[in-house]
Amino acid sequence: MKVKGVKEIENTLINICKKEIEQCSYEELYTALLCITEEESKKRARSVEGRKLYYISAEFLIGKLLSNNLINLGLYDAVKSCLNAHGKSMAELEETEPEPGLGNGGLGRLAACFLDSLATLNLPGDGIGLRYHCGLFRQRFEDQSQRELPDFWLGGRDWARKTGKTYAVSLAGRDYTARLYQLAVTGYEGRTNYLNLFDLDTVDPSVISKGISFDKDDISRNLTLFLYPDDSDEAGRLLRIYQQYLMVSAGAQMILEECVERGSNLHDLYDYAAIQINDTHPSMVIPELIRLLGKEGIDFGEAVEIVTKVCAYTNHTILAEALEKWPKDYLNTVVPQLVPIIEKLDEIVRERTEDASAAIIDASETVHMAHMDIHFTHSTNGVAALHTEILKNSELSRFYSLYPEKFNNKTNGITFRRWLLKCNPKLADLIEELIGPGYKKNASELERLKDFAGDEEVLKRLAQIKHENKETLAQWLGHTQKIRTNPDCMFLIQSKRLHEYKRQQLNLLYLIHKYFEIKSGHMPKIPVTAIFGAKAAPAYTIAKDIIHALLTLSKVIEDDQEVSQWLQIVFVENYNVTAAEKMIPACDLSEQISLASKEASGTGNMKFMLNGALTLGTLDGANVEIAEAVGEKNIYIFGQSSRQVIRRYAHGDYSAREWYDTDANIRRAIDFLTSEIMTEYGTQEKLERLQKELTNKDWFQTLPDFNAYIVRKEQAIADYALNPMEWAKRSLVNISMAGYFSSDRTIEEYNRDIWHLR
Ligand code: 26Q
Repeated sequence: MKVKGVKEIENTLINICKKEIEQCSYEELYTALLCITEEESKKRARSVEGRKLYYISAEFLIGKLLSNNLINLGLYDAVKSCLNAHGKSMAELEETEPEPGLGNGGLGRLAACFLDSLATLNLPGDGIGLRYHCGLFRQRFEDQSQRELPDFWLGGRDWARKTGKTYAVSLAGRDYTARLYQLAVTGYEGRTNYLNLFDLDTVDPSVISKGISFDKDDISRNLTLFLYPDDSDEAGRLLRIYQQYLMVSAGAQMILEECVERGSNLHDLYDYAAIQINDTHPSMVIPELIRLLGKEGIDFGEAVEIVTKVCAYTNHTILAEALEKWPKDYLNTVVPQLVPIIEKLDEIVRERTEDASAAIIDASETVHMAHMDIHFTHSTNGVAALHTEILKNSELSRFYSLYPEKFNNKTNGITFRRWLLKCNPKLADLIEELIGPGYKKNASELERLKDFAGDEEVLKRLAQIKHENKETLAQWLGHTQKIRTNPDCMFLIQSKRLHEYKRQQLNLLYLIHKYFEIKSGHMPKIPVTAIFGAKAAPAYTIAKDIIHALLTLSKVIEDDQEVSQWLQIVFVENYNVTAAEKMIPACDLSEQISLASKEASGTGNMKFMLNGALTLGTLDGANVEIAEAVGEKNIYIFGQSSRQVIRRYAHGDYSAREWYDTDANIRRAIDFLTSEIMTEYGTQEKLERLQKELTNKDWFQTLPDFNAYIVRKEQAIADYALNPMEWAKRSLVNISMAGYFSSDRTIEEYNRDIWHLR
């Protein structure tokens, strides 16, 4: 395919904007480039032969699209040169684009990486989701606490095109009209697929009152207003079912319509469609498809068979509280048309097994969405080797003995286009210079970098690039958050959603420990900057208390001359994909410290590794596979094993209080939370609540891992400070072994084992 050159881009921009480039505002240039990109991506749309994949997900955390699309279409360099020639900067242009925050974290970002890989591999695969008017809330820090504000990302011109296609959806007995919006997904030197997002024309942001609160009962005006409204009250939970059903009903109608247009008689749906259910949020697609097939005259038994063959389910969690289950009453209110179908499915299950714990509807009339998925799809997969083993052997063992053939593992991956080419162009250039461009589409070629592990010149350049990326991050932090940092310090980063199982509180206790050590004259071998990025769910009190404690400690240290020369805590406000793209390339040590067995996979861990950070982590999720790939000399592993943790939970004999009483280090750190200086800078009530939680419950066993964490972290800091060349070498090994974690590999495996697309 012919790619546009600089001159052609220049002419097109002038044509669209009707003035010289120098005279254009960044908004005008952005809009013009969006048009050019859309034109180019349209040319790469392809008709579908055979089966097509529909990836249904309540979240697609796609991030900003302009640069990424330009890279994928081969236009980035020409556009950049053209802008530079006229005194305009790509970086400033990027800032005018709002980020579509259509996801919470890992699960949504994974869906976005998968769309990129599908298009890059020239596989026919579309996304189906919702067009939320406000993405995940915008986080603001006030008085060292998180405040939530609505994020109106749809402000100016966005990437999703309104279509004339609509579908009728019945919610609580009333008819609504779902409208389809389509967003082009470009592949790297590949085809264009689409992300199909549904919305109601009647949604109205004026129902938002204070912050992110709004009238939850006015469905026609609020349905797609927010991503996952707070589910801490009943109206919020009901709204979630409304959202899910709008998505799956419109999605299922669209799928059937497309397949019929392509020649399906619906009995042969399997030859036309594969549907991947991303966690339980879209699970109602199963009874909805059965209902729609029934309306087309297909009997119940055959419809169940067709749907089971077409659909597959991915599980992303082992936390029992995150497995969705709904009171049957809720479903009766919102989707009464599905309840008789779900009841019939439950009867089929009861004929298949006597084990009542595998039923769909339990004795208290609660509907277990994951159970329905496992019984009525042909594949259930976990997202990392350890996670899948835990599903098979403990969490879902009763299902595994019923259907051993359905269970399989698909270790997550990340797209190297966004998480290397786009976010770390200097590193990408160095790699290309050393091993050629093949690795961009064939990630396993990265292993050839190992040939340079003894090349001091290469290692120096690698270290130099890391330093430059740290300078860039420092500038960005200065300019966007008014925070001063020093790129000569060691950058340790923990960025991910705030959750007790991810254990930001373990990092907090370490930092308090370090504060005491410095006070008593034990300085680290090099000044350390601990960087955090994390949003807490609005109703998750303890998570918000952890943010408060970190922000408070950050101030205490900042005002303490003695300590601040050696230690700084930076909490990046409003962590999102855009912030991640700045932070990840600048990281020296990646903190992946979840309680073993609790993090299904993690994908941030892979992004940091690919960008040359070393990992400090527990043997949890995909960390296990990272450790196997790089070898123990190139990673810092600590803490209890998943086996020990699972045993401890089973025995129920963990007592945080005992650890507090018997370990002076732990006591000193925990006591400090409510010390005079902390309560002077922070809020006593919040700090006390966190302290009580840690000493009385500590559900995610922070205290047993505390001392091991300190030891490994000290080791990492000393290694980094004392032998920078050796560190660079280990960084190179990490990069070279990151190929396995490309989402291209993950998608090839899904296709080989589950979808069978051509
Ligand atoms: C459930 C009920 C009510 C309201 C919200 C939810 C809800 C929303 C989002 C439950 C879960 C999520 C998101 C989960 C998620 O992001 N899981 C992560 O998925 C990644 C991709 O597989 C893994 O790498 C992470 O380990 C996993 O935590």
